[in-house]
Amino acid sequence: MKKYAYLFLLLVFLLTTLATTAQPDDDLLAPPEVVGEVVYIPFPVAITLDGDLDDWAGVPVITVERGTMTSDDPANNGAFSFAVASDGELFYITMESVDANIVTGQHGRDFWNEDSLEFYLNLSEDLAVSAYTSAIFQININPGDIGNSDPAVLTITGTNSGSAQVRAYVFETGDGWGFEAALPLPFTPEHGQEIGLQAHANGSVAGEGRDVKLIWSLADSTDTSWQNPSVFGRGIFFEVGRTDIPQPGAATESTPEPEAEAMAEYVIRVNQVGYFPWGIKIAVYPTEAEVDVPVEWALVAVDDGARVETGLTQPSLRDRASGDIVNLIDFSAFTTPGTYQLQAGDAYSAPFEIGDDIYRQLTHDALAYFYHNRTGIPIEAQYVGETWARPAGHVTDNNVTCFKGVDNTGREWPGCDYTLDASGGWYDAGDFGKYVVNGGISVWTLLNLYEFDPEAFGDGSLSIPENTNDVPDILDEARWEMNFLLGMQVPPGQPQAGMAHHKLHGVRWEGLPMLPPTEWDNDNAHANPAGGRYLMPPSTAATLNLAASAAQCARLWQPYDAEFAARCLQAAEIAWQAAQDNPVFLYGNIPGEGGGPYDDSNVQDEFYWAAVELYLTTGDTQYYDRLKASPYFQNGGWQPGKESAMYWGDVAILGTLSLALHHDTLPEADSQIVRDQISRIADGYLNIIEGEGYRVPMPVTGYSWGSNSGVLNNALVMAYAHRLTGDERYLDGVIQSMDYVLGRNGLNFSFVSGYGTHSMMHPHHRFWAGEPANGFPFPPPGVVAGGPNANPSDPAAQVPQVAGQPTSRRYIDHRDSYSTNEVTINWNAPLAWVAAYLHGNH
Ligand code: 9MR
Repeated sequence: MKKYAYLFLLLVFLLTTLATTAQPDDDLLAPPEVVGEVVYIPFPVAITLDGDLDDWAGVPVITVERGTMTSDDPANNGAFSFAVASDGELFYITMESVDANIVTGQHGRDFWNEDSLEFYLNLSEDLAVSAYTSAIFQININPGDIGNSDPAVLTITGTNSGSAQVRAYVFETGDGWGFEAALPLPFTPEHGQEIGLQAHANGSVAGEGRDVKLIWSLADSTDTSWQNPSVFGRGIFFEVGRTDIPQPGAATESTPEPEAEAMAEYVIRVNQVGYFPWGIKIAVYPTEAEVDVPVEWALVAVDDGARVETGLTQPSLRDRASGDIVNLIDFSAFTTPGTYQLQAGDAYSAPFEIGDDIYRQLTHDALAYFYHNRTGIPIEAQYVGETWARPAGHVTDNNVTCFKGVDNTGREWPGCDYTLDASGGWYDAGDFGKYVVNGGISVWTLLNLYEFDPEAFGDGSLSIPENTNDVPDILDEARWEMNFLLGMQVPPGQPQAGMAHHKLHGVRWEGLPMLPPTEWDNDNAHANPAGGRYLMPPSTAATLNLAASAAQCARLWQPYDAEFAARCLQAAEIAWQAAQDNPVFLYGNIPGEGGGPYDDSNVQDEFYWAAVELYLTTGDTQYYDRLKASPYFQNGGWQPGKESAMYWGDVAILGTLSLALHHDTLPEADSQIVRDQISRIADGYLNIIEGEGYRVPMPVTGYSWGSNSGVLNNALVMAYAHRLTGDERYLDGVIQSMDYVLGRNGLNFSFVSGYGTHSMMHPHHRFWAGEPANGFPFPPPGVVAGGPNANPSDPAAQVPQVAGQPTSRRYIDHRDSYSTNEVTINWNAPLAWVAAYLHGNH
């Protein structure tokens, strides 16, 4: 042993001596690369960003011919080269692709799918991290920008590329094309300082999709740099003139843990917030193997350790959605308020309350989400506290014109001759987009909460600027979005007058984190193809969303502001007519970048919903005839196979629920249909709950994007069934839905920020990005994450520890996971609704 240790030390000594005394090549400003592992970045080197590479003399050039897909034709994507340098402030990179036949502009903004060059930088302190954080960048530069004259105007794509401040010139070379780029470094480099570095070339030889992928870093053997920065190589800054050659250090590990691990100490899964004294109380105890023998459990008071109740678990079953073998603990019979834990053998649950007030604060916090996310108004500390205050965002939405140009399907949009005042409204989600289709269901949910219980959120009940104006605060909050929806209507005299623009957003996704900008260059003159924020084309779906919510608005504001109510009614009727005249404007995903698609190919549900709201407001029989003629009237807006009662693209049941509120004004036979259908649908959810190990009204097939909103919306329907029938089983169903969301689930995790022992902290949200030192707070309490997604589509979730799990565990509390951990208005709205319902129900 001793001998080997000695030999090893000798070897280390020899290697170190060799390394530190080797001289860089005389002509070069830095040592040559350690192939596929280390590139030395000489500094300071005076380089001018101008597309001319004369000032790069002496900077080592690295040539790459390897990758996961190589080319048979050396002249066509056979190789690429790159070089890197710094002047001490900027990082410079030049890349060139050998590319006789340049293929570009064939795949919209999916530039990675044709000829393009990519470089990757990990400028964070953690070079071992396996998911993107804000200081890690993927920059794709494409030959469509060849000849660009303004280095700041580029069609760059890639993770965080929007925030990297890259400038570049793209040019042709003798045998292909290349670029010279620069971006600011967030630090002043020192000799030996390391960053993560990667370079890729994408190539299309056959002229269709990508058939070549060349990769510099050897660690990236399967082309995963776009989602996993730990496979980058290293860049090491090398001070020009130095003779010692710094060696790469070992990276420090900080891979985020999947959520399932973090609660290992609390094995028994409970609603981590609590249970009502009077309500059903079920916990889930997962075990390693199926047990035939029931296990004894105890309810333990946290303050004195007293075992206040004991019982036996119910027989185990395998929960398909999580893969867990679960045993149920039913402690409903225990009704004494207090703080408790459950115990079974060595296993404990997280502590929780039994009490009447468990949802009082959540109800308000869930509604505060909307003020927090208002656009066009400063978010003031007096309402939200210093931590979450911020300046007004996108006040320039008051003057915005139509998108003009080619979308990602190649279709050309002409623009328009007007601008609209589309100010106000809430940001949709973690992004800065505002979308009429999603605004519609969200406004409906808040207004419906008001209509369901008009007393619940009176003036002074919410922490918002309008809380002394004699109008119920929930109406004030909804009006903020209603104003935006009204602002999206195409003016008279214009093509498609009366329709609503589908959405309003930029043409590229902004970086994260990012404070919502107060002023934004909307580019109404269409001078900058890579910038701007535009009205996207009108659609039938958006128009009917406007018709429905404006009709609801007219009905509810009548007693408070008759003028506003009249304005809403007029907009609703005009929109209804415009939708009849233009029933098949079905697109939504335009231009295909910079905003969510929200495309909806079936608008019959929107027609039904809008007809209902217009009928309830006007009493006009034309609307009644129309709604009765819809198949959605007969089936309540739900047919077997639908996992969620509603979502932004399927709004039929909203009509049925609104009718239910006014069922006593309908002919008796119709009233009966409405009530029967709601009970039938709710019965379906009760059945699903019985079959699910975690007692959730969501079948194993239902874990799609935003699955938590599916659970909450199904709960909302059960709440209606409870209200209409008085049957307590439906109330149990609502309680159980909330139990799932707040921790009794396959992840042992509360999806609502600030609620529960272990709860969501890192949402995909540009402002709540969790970097307090940089002015980006963690989320306020009461924000619900989208939740498990069977088909996650973001790099943070597309890792085996997440995507390889059973469906209800495909979730990660990571801010880059937009497909599992984004937060949005149409998910917080049912959270608020259900919390309010439960809170008001004792
Ligand atoms: O909620 C939307 C979900 O139903 C879609 O499957 C998904 C992909 O199109 O988009 C979701 O909505 C996002 C929107 O596109 C952009 N803003 C954030 C929304 C929530 O993730």
